Amino acid sequence: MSPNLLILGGTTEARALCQAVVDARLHGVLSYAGRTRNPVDLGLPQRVGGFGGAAGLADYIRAQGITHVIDATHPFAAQMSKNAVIACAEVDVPLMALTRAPWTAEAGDRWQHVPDIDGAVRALDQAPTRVMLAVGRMHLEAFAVNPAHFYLLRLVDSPEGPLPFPNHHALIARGPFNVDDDIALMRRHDIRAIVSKNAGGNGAKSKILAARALGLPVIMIDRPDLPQRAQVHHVQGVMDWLAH
Ligand code: 3Y8
Ligand code: NAP
Repeated sequence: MSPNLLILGGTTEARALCQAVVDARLHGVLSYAGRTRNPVDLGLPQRVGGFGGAAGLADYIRAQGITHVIDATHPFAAQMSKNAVIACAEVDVPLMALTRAPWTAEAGDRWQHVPDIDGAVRALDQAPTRVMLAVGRMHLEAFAVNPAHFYLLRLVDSPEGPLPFPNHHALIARGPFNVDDDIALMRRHDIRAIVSKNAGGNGAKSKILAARALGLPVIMIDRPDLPQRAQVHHVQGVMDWLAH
């Protein structure tokens, strides 16, 4: 039976995988959570929205006759990854994760590791400063407890309502981003500190390289724990796995 893939997407790696799947004339569907208004069309049939927990995902896999699941979600999409492990075990369908290694600090980096978003909020419990908050829209509320800072926000979509910060500038931009632009951006707004998830990969790395170039401190949010599962760091690893 020819493969019928389910790709859990939303990352640069998922984009590259979709290209390889289309080139190989394989059948599959790309799945988005629906976090952004206009997710990029990557040339595969796509579906948008939650499945309804691990049980809903298992039902979807059965109903669609999915033969392989590739979890190419972001390393912070821990719930989706946990559901994929549970659902694939229940339906006995093979699962492969396409992930990217975490960034590690290099010479010149001034990182303060925090375990999660709340840890980043606590790290900002300091005298008013100017912070680039590049953690997306979903966790902004948590940072509102420190209203005295100036926040430079980078969001994929323009916010529906008012943002919970009296002193901010919101940039609407979809990555991947580049270092020179991020250096200029940080200079333009006199940024003194950056808050970042340890996303890994290249699409979000420019702000880390810009912080290094400018000697700015980074509050680095470490990744959540993910379940044990087979994983590769490159698209070719997925294609080889599918070939067998
Ligand atoms: C909806 C799909 C591609 C994939 C691009 C990558 C790179 C650019 C960098 C910064 C950090 C952040 C955020 C980010 C990046 C890539 C990749 C990545 C970070 C899209 C996308 C979806 C999302 C969801 C979005 C979250 C938010 C996180 C913004 C599409 C563009 C901060 C993560 O405004 C919102 O509601 C944004 C929500 C989840 C994190 C959050 O918690 O708020 N990603 N990002 C996916 C879905 O619906 O299933 O719209 O086309 C994908 C990408 N975002 O096509 O090349 O691979 O990581 N995305 C982080 O890493 O810190 C921006 O500004 O420097
Ligand atoms: P999450 O917290 O792990 O997932 C929460 C719920 O959202 C899941 O249980 C599932 O709902 C639904 N969901 C998540 N990803 C989905 C997908 N690809 N297709 C269908 N449903 C999905 O996930 P998240 O952190 O909100 O991330 C959501 C999406 O944004 C993912 O595709 C991820 O790759 C992308 N993204 C996230 C980040 C980030 O920083 N979190 C960064 C870049 C891209 P049900 O339980 O109802 O199935």
